[in-house]
Amino acid sequence: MMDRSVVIVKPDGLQRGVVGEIIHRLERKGLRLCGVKMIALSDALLDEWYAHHKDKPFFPGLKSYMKSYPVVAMLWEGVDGVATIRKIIGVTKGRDAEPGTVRGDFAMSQQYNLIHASENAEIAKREIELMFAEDEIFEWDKLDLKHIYTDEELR
Ligand code: FUP
Repeated sequence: MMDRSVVIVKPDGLQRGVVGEIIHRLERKGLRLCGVKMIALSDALLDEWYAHHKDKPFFPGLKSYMKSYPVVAMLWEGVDGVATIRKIIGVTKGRDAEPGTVRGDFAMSQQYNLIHASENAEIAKREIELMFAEDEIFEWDKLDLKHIYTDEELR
């Protein structure tokens, strides 16, 4: 089933110059870009976004890091898109992440790990509502889908 993941190139990703690299990896995989914008994250958004981390000792540092520079927020879609993109980004701590993943190839830190992607379909739904207005989400015919998936996979 097609699903959508919110991908964020975090402040360190912007500074490290990997915005294009990340878009390139997701694009060439066959995923469909449904939305993209640069945004300065607010306290209110971050409190909701990371609500499950709000009592953790790293939360204040995580929040100030996420506010230190703008981020690039994107919406990507594919069959099992959420799970596929989690594989592409790698595990949270950069130095543990498998080579070949975004974090595995470009990150060393647990906090400065370049990229966010929705963890599962339920969280993705919440993140899409938090991050994108309706008119920032685009439906467009990706004409090569029939070469990326079989008819059954697209059903
Ligand atoms: P992930 O889903 O891989 O982005 O990771 P989590 O949702 O577990 O954590 C969100 C962010 O909090 C991570 F990207 C980095 C930061 N974090 C820390 O800084 N320290 C920790 O111990 C755990 C997470």
